[in-house]
Amino acid sequence: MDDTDLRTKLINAISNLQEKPALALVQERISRGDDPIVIIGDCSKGMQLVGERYEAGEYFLAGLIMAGEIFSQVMEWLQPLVEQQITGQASGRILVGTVQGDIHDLGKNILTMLLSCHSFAVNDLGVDVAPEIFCEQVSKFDPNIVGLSGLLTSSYDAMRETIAQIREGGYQKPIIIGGGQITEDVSQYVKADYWTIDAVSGVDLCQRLITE
Ligand code: B12
Repeated sequence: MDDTDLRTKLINAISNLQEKPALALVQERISRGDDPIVIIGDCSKGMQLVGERYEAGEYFLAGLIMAGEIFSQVMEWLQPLVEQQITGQASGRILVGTVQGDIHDLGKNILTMLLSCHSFAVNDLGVDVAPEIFCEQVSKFDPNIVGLSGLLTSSYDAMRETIAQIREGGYQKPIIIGGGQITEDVSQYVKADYWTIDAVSGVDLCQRLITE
């Protein structure tokens, strides 16, 4: 099977929630030596399609849960490969977390893993993190950058409130936001300094901000 075929099959298997074929395709790509970051990107595309099918009423909550389970298994295999592949280039302290009311963490965990692989000290507060907890940890950890994750439309108000409280506390350094649905408009609404919908460019951004 050629490269494009395999990639399309994997995206489709995830979007069709076909756990066994999806996992077998991931294993096949791992044994062919495909770049784990590219495999993660393809699985993320599959997740995007699952979201679209959920929105269209074709899938229900169980479909989202199933997709989350498939993705978690994939990350269990790929994380050690990514960790082997990447060597440190920059260092700094980054505070990350998924904002209040939102429990999506697969993307945030990828960001945390990639940042750690690039020698950043990461303090990951987990999911459903209240603005007060972010503020408390900003004081304790004194991060060079704060990263907020959120995938729900309702998370934007939580992001806005979190950023407002962090700024009121006197923190001046960059705050970046990420998550699949983020746009420039959202970034302006929540008053973030930077935004991205992809962890790899998020890491590039953090490296740039640290070295500037
Ligand atoms: C899997 C999934 C779930 C799983 C999550 C499991 C988990 N452990 O995270 C479960 C089942 C828990 C779930 C629940 C719900 N979900 Co959901 N879910 C999804 C789905 C299908 C995939 C998300 C995902 O993991 N993608 C893969 C990862 C790798 O991508 P990512 O998160 O975008 O992260 C990447 C980048 O964005 C970036 N990144 C992420 N964070 C950050 C942060 C920073 C700082 C940076 C730099 C980068 C960065 O890095 C990652 C890698 O590149 C999406 C569809 C979609 N389009 O996103 C819906 C989706 C997000 N869910 C949705 C909904 C509605 C829900 C529920 C409300 C459903 C319900 N009725 O209960 C609940 C909400 C629960 C809550 N309070 O949070 C909607 C949100 C719609 C909206 N506009 O608000 C979506 C968009 C589906 C849809 N199209 O309707 N969900």
